[in-house]
Amino acid sequence: MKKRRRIISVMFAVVMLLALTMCSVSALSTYIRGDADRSDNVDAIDVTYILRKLSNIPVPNTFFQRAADVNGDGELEVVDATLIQRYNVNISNPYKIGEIVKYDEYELPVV
Ligand SMILES: [Ca+2]
Ligand SMILES: [Ca+2]
Repeated sequence: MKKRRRIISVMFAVVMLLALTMCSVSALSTYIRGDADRSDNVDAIDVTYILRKLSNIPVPNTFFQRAADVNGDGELEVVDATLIQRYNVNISNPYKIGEIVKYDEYELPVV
């Protein structure tokens, strides 16, 4: 009887550990910095989306502001579009545009 309890408690601990691991893995998502339209690359369309958004022109619902805010200041600005343009012509990339960023999908998105 004691042995059975011990086996059950070990199995329970393993199941809880697995559930915890799976939850923490599924909470993480990724995006490409600068990929405002979520097309998996950074190009002129991302710049267009940002400029449209700044001009209050509707953008498709694939627009992802977190990826568009390439300087990471929490604001969508013309400088974000300019930084992507500079990246696209290989002038400079101080904000690691085009690199994969991991984030917790339970964080509130920047809208
Ligand atoms: Ca894109
Ligand atoms: Ca910004």
